[in-house]
Amino acid sequence: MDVTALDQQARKILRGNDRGGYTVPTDGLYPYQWNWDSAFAAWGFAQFDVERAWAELETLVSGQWSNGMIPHILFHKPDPGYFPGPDVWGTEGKGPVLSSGITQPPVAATFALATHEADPEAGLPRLRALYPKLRDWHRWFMTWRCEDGMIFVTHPWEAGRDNCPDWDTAMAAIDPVGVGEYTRRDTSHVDPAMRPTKEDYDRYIWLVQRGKRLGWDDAAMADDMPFKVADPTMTFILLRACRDLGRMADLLGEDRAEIDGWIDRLTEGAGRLRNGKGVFDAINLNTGAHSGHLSCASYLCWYAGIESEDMLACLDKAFEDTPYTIPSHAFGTEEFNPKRYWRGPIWGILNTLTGIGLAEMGHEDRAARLRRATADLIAEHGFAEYFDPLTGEPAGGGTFTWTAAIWLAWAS
Ligand code: 9WN
Repeated sequence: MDVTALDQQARKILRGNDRGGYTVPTDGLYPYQWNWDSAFAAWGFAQFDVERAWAELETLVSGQWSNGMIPHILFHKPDPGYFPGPDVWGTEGKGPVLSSGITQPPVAATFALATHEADPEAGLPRLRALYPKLRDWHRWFMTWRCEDGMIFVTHPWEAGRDNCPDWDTAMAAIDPVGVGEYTRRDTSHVDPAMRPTKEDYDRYIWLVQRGKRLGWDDAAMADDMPFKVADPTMTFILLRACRDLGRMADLLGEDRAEIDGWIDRLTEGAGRLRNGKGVFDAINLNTGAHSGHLSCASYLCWYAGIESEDMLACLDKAFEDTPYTIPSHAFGTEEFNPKRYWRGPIWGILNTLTGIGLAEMGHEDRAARLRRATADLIAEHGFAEYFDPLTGEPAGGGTFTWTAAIWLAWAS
């Protein structure tokens, strides 16, 4: 493996996807600033250009709504290559930048702290300016997306795991009546067999149309939610991000009592996501049923500081089940599909968060194994959006920002 050449390639991808203060996930397929992609980009930039890393995070929080929410997409410049664009979301006037009406996993606080660590002295004022915005965003989660300590999503895109089987029952309960005709753009960029189905998209767009009709008003939306699923991605990531926000508060001399309260609530909530088999999964809050699915999000427990012998056993089995690890949905299940997006393929960013958690909780061997496996995948198959766990083949978009970022910050 030629690490230097790969490092250079990764830096080139980040620079190439830079649109001036923000990075797109990949040219063509995703032409805007996505929330968690952008936070990973900042972490990648922090390895060689700290100033650019701060700019990424600052542009991200510049899209914050007055209710504290930081949207999942910021539409800085119109681009016909992506659907649904700003007109479909209809959020005009809700925030300072045209945006979507939902959020995404809050990894930003964690990567802001990492960016600060890259240059603590110069970074302190930048961290100080970001802190209240990140705190308000976390407060918004705790106010509008928290039930019994679990963070729920109101749209599959909110979790960042668009078509994973965890949503199947909640999606099936939606009748996308009146959704109308629309033209997808994603399937003109990549093979439709790697993307969500039309049935999925009808429901994605139907949910967006509903939000638009309700003016994206939190209280109005909270009444009778057609899609309300407690999610391990969001719950574990927010719990971790609150721990890091607390560290930030300590550094800045801010009071952290409110944050500690959130950490307690989320720790309790995370425990509720454990199903009868000891696996952390999603719960459809409209029915109370666990999904019963082992997914890449199940393994984020360590990242959130939660130990689990059952999950260690699942991980050991995952290492044996497929040549490449960790599939986004468990191998050997009915739903497993090695190419279709979040129903099987490996996502380097999830491996990264899991690896960080494992190492922190004392499972260094497993963390190193996962890191090596991820590095090999990238070295052999490129900086793809995701990878086939059976063959390692690259899938989805190429020259992907977050794959380059995790290479620089973690895998290499
Ligand atoms: C919808 C940008 C985003 C990621 C998500 C991933 C995918 C979008 C899409 O791409 O979602 O938000 O159109 O498929 O699922 O995690 O942030 O890379």
